[in-house]
This record gives sequence, C-alpha cells and structure tokens, in this order.
Amino acid sequence: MAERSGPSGPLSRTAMAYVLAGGRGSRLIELTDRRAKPAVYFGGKSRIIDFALSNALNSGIRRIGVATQYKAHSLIRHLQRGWNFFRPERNESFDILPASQRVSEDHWYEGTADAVYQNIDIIRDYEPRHIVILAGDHIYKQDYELMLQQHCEQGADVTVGCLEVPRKDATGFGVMHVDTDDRIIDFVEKPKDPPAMPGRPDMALASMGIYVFDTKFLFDQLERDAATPGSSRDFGKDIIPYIVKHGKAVAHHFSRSCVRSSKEAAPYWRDVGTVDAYWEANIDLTDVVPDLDLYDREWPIWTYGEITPPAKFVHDEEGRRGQAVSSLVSGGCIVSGANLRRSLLFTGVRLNSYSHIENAVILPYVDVGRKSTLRNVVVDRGVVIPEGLVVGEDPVLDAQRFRRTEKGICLITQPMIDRLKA
Ligand code: ADQ
Ligand code: ADP
Repeated sequence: MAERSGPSGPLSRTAMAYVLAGGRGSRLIELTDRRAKPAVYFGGKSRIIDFALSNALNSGIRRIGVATQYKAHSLIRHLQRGWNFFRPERNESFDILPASQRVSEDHWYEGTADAVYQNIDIIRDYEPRHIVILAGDHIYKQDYELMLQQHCEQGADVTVGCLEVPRKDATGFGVMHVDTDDRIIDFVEKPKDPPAMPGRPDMALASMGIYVFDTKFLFDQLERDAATPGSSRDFGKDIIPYIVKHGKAVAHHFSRSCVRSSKEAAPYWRDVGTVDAYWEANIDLTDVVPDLDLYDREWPIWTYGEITPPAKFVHDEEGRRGQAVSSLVSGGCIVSGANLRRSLLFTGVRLNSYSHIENAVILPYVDVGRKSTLRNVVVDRGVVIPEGLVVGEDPVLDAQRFRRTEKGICLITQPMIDRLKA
C-alpha cells in the first residue's frame, strides 16, 4: 500500500503522463459502438478514463497528453468539458492528440508505440524528464510518483507496472519473469500458455500496460522501432521485448503504489473489458463495503459533472412509494413510485410507477416506463424503456431481443428497443 510524504512528489512535477485512449474495447460490443472504451461510463458519475487521469493528477503530474483514435467524439467532448483546468502559466498542460497523420499522410496510429511516436515533437516541446505511458481503460487507484521513484532508484531504461493474476486469465496480457531485483528477464506478449511465477504454478506476473521511461531513451527507442521493418509499432509486442533483451527493464509491483483507503481490503484493479465484467464491477459498488472505495477524499476521482438538481424520490399519484435500497443514485434522477434495488442510476434517469429495477446499471438519461421490470441489465445512455417491458425473467426471449451474455446479463440499447416496436 502506498505511503507518501506529500500531495505532489518532485519526480511527477517534471514528468508527463501520456494516456493511450484510442482502443475500441470490442468485447463491450454495443456499449462501444459509438464511443471508445475509455469514454464508457463507470461508477455512477465518471468515465473509465477518469481513473488514469485522476491517478496522474493526484500523483502530482501536471502535464498530460491523451492519444485518441477510435470513435473519439464522446471522449474528446468529455475531456474538453471536464479536464480543461490546466494552466500553461503554471507549467501545466493538457493536450488531446487525435490520430492526425502528423508523420505520414497515409496512416492513422498503427500500434500503441506509434500513437506516441507521431507526437514526439509535441512532447519534446514540454521537455519532460520522464514519460509515464498509461492505458485509458482500467479502473484502479495508483500513485505514479512511487513508480517514478523506483525507476530512478534502479536506473531502469523502462519500468513496467505489473500485477499478479491467475495464470488461466493471463493470456490477454504481457507476461514476465523477474529476478530477485525485479529486473525483467523474460517477457512474452499474450502467450497462449502463460508461464507461471516461480513456486506459484497458478499465478502469472502480468504487465498492466503502463510504463515509465526517461524521455530521451523513449524517443530513441521509438525512432529505432519506426525504422525496423515488420514491427507492429506496439509497446507490448515490440518495444518492451526489445528492451528486455538489449537494455534494463524493471518490474514495478502494483501492490507497492496502489492507493487504498482504510475501507479497501485489497489492491483493486479491473479491466471491465466485457459486459459481464463491466456489469459486475459497477454492481459491486452497491455492496455495503465495496472492494473499490469511491468515497476516499484523499484520492478523488475527478470527472466532468453535469449541473443537475438533487436526486428525488416521490410517491406516484396512487401513493406508491418511490424507493431505493443498496443503490447509487446520481443527480437529476427521479424515482417515482418505483422500486430500485442493488442498482446504479447515472445522471438524469427517470423511473416511473410500478417499475421494479434490480441488479441494473442504467446510464444517463434513460427513461423507464411504467410497470416495467428490469433485472440483471446494462441500459445504454438515453434509452426509452417502453411501458410494461419485462427483462430478466425469460432467458430465451431476452436473448432474442437483447444482447444477453453467458452469465445472463442483458445489454439494452435504443436500436434493440426500436426493433421491438417494428
Ligand atoms: P492490450 O490489452 O492488447 O495490451 P492495447 O490494445 O495495446 O492493449 O491497448 C493499450 C491501450 O492503448 C488501451 O488503453 C487502448 O485504448 C489504447 N490504444 C490501443 N491502440 C491505440 C492506438 N492506435 N492509438 C491510441 N491508443 C491506442 C496491453 C499490453 C500488454 C498488457 C495489457 C494490459 O500490450 O502487455 O498486459 O495492455 O492491459
Ligand atoms: P456519450 O457517449 O457521451 O454518452 P452518446 O451516447 O449520446 O454520448 O453518443 C455517443 C457518440 O455517438 C457521440 O459521439 C454522439 O455524437 C454520437 N451519436 C449519438 N447519437 C447518434 C446518432 N443517432 N447517430 C450517430 N451518432 C450519434
């Protein structure tokens, strides 16, 4: 668990965070049809990218670049609204860097390394001493200052953030072996049969896809890689394996710098890359003591908050109580004569009379018609649920009408509702 001396460490003040936010996150299917995964809503108020950005800010980093590519409009709008408080006169900066064919006119960002390479000149202008490369699509709280400190203490060329994961779940990660000084001696990207940790056959040491570099060293590597025929221009596939072989790559264990409030029992890191994982991580927040504490005032998750009136709970005209238990209800919501249980309502949701909502993640500005029942669902932004709709009782019917996962969660979008009416 992180122990730190003050709110902003000296290394973070001369560092730049570079957030990779261009990936689609295709396993979230219709949730990322119109927005990149980092722009997907999480936890009642925030978007996924707010976690990496808040970590950077809370760590003391004041220069941030965000590389966008896939379906970036929703993400860019969010960043412009919520993250526009950096001031150049205080040596702060916040740059949104869409793939804009700066280097060559005939391609977008190829891999993740290319998304940095194409903006080398912009980064160089700021003269950061270190670059912290982050992914914009994970939920966790981490103090990058401590990772920067380890990087300098060990004189590493690159420091790779890592965590221990069950070996069977490690096929989607870069997996590494380290020596007793945490120097990485072997790194394989997305192995079919992930190598186990020494003495722990069921666990693997996985890359979190976050890296600390000295700026000059990173630029040299990006230029070398760009001149290497056949490279996919990717950190995990090309840059990191090369440095492991030819330089000094060091592992930084997440447990050393994860930020935990007194309420959190264990380090928390989630990918939320599938509808099931997304639903579960959101619903978990309704537990009395959840694994992730969003109420920790020492490590706030900054976001764009719409100005809304308070959430309101009212009787309907027949005196039915609008009520919620074990639920998170955001501003602008009105719960009228409806029953809400173990659910999250994002901003501006309306629940109407006689509706029963349970285990539901409901994104902003959804309107739930009277007498509907929704169980085990994720409802996309702005969906109008028609009167009397029942979801979560008949698996066969649900699978015909909505995107139903193996675990029985239904993802509901407006086009799916429109097809019901047709
Ligand atoms: P992946 O999970 O495959 O592996 P990747 O698709 O490379 O991750 O995306 C990493 C980050 O970059 C994501 O935040 C994504 O949104 C973003 N991104 C992807 N392509 C981009 C592009 N062209 N432009 C801008 N941003 C882009 C990586 C590492 C593994 C590690 C896992 C941990 O390669 O070694 O284990 O992350 O999740
Ligand atoms: P957000 O992701 O911010 O919640 P929306 O869900 O409203 O925003 O929209 C996501 C993205 O899809 C935005 O870039 C928006 O401009 C675009 N969009 C919204 N509605 C439509 C539509 N009917 N046709 C095409 N694009 C749309």
